Amino acid sequence: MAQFQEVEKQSIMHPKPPGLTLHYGTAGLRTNAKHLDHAMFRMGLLATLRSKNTKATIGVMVTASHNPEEDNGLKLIDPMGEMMAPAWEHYATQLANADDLLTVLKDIIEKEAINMSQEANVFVGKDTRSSSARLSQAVLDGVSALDGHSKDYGLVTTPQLHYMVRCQNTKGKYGEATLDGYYSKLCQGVVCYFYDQKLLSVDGANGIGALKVREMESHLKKELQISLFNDGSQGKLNYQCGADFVKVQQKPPTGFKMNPGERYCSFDGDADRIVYYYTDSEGQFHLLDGDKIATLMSTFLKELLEQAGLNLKVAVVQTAYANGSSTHYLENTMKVIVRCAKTGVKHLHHAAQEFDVAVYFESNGHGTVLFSEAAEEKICQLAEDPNINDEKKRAALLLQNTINVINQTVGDAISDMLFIEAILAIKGMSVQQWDAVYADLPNRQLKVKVADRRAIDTTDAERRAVSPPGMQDTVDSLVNKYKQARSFVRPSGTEDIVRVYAEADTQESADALAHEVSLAVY
Ligand code: 16G
Ligand code: ZN
Repeated sequence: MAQFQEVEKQSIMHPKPPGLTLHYGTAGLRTNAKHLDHAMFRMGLLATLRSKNTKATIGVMVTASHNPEEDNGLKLIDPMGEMMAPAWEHYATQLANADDLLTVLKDIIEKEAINMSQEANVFVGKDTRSSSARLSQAVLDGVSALDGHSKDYGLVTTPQLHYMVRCQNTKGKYGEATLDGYYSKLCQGVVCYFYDQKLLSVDGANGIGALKVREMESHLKKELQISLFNDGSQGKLNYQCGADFVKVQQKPPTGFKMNPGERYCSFDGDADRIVYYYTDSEGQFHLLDGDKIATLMSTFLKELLEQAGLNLKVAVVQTAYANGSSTHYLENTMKVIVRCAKTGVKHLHHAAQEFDVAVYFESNGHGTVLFSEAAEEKICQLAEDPNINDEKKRAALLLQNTINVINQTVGDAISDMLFIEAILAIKGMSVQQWDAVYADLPNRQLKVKVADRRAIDTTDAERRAVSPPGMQDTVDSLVNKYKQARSFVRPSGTEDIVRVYAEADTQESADALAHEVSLAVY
């Protein structure tokens, strides 16, 4: 077939380096940008097949998120704007590593019974890395080699591309598939609440998020004052800054002076994660991570649903890393349903889809809110009902605005930031008051290098180890020595290490427990 001849011809221009093996994992493909050209071309082919297979537009985002500037990577986006179905991740790995490209390609076509005459559409976006332009061109080459249509959105955040894909496939029901459509949808619902909001400082991680916050400013009509730092004009992407740095180091971006009491937030390199922080009058640093964000959002939504008299259940989906205090507060004080999912956004997203209204967040700041279709309908109906009292009306309108500001496809730093700012404004709440809702339990994370991390197998959303035999019993007996203690061990999905997490009533105990558990890992 002519199509395959074209693939063969083009693939010579995108040769696979010998001996290189890539893995399409929880965060897509990711490695040093030097080694990625062939993989990008091939993922262009795969996205085209996926588009023919689903008869819908597929997205390809070129980014390596919070990794250093030298790295790059890619994530594929399915029709509703969610991450690509796990069954296809396997094809992505196979295709990226194939020595005989055509055989693997034809194999996928046969297995999935893909009609090659079906039209294909692929949306492509990229972050600000110096390698992203060339690599996204390789993706576009792959799409055209299989006769697919592509639309190049150029520089966008990861969640913006997820949004575009969903808009396109829902024929405008979700919004307009343009950047203007994105900013209008997000801002229209919340801008009216920002009348007396104090300055918010945003660390753009020297990446795409900084560019996009600037682009959005005109839509905010100066109602929310944003001071942008690490905007890419001087510093290096993700270097000593950004959400991952702040969360892991538990300190502000290097070289940045904070004013006590003011509130700050950091995005990661592709703006799908956010964390907040401030320093108190003693200069002590306070981090408000994904757990605190999930608590703020779910509390706000639960209160509104009650005021609106809507019988919709609110759930929070966390991972094993969620601080025990947050889980305790949500279950016992807020009385919301709490679920624990395996690490990785797709697992949280999937678990959240089972509820009317579900807030999901990883502690690292990746998260969003999902509303079921039925929940959205009930909220919209109520908002338009002329026979309800003022309190109900207000609550219904606030809920409707929340649906607009939230990017339901994936965690989105810009959307989360606007929603958090709106909640603080509506509740007249300071960042300190938000922080004081519950106190985090002291905790410690350690990395342990082992011979074979895959020897550790976990269950119960990674909270318990089933192998090697006896290890969990040892962890349990260590945990029993401490107060309010919890600990678990899991193999990392992104590095060749095992991660140990421990929390307890004091920092000394958490540190000691983490250390003892790491010695028990073999
Ligand atoms: C990936 C995941 C992130 C998770 C991290 C855990 C996505 C888009 N990213 O970066 O959510 O927290 O892996 O890494 O799902 P680990 O397995 O090395 O602990
Ligand atoms: Zn990211």
